[in-house]
Amino acid sequence: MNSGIRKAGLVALVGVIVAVGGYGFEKQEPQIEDALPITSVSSEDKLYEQSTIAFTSNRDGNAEIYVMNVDGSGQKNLTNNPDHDMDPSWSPDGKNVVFCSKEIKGTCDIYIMNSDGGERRKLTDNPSQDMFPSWSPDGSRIAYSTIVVLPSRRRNWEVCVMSMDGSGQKNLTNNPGLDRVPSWSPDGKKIAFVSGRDGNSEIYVMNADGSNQKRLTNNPADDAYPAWSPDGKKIVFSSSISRQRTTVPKDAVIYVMNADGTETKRLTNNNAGDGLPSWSPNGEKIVFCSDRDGNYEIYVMNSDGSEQKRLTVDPAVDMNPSWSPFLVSEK
Ligand SMILES: [Ca+2]
Ligand SMILES: [Ca+2]
Ligand SMILES: [Ca+2]
Ligand SMILES: [Ca+2]
Repeated sequence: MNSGIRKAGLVALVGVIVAVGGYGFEKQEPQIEDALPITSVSSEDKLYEQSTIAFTSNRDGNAEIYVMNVDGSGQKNLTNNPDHDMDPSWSPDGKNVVFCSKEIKGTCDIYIMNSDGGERRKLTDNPSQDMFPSWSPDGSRIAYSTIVVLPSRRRNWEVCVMSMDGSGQKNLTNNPGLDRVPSWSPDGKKIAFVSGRDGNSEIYVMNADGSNQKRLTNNPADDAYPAWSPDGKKIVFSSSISRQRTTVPKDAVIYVMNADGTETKRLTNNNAGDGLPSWSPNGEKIVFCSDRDGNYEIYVMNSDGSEQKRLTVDPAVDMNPSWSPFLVSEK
């Protein structure tokens, strides 16, 4: 690691901590906030006090799962091992995180751990790549993507589902296209996913049992990483026309559309790659990753695209943000 870059990152990180400290001070000395409706203040306060953001970073030498407060403070790692730990997604009660991990000489498998990083349990154990886990809203199942190698040696992605103990693994898509990145609707009845079955990546939706697979986007760009809004009315996703086979292509843009595929609106607009969006539990904000400042960092914006703010400042790759549900403290 270039020590100059590292130092610059640390100095900038200190800046973030100071800014966060300022936020806390302002809250103790309320001024403008006094004039806001009570509901608005309490909604924002709840977001800051009772939710957290998980993400992936390789700042310590290999990919680990991290968590931070929603203002970017308190960044700490939940995993600490030589494997590549990625793609965190929260259980609906916020007590567990499902993620994928690739051993140095192995393939990706799906794991669960407690939200403090304890009790790591392996759910899939096979020679295939299992990635992009998403927990069902009732807590009973986990959808994920797996690579199936066909007799022709062609690789085929499918969206699968399993119980939260890893049993009952079932292929939901059964299609020669590349089906991946499932996201449950908040009512648990549907799963949005990405498929390349019609020539380029589009967002699809299906019933949670795999029936009624339907295309929502239809354009020449690669549309990927759908995430359902907490009220079930919208789906945010990223889109790229460059055909780069990376997680967040340099031209990726974040869009939001109605859950039936109508009224697509652009949320990010710059010369960088913006992708991997995840909604806050109150639906008012979206966390995502972007390389607009030179390397991949985690950003947050209002759900209409306004007020885009950086949360991480580190020369490493910071990606895969996942906003937790509201966490109920047990006292
Ligand atoms: Ca690791
Ligand atoms: Ca497939
Ligand atoms: Ca497309
Ligand atoms: Ca970074």
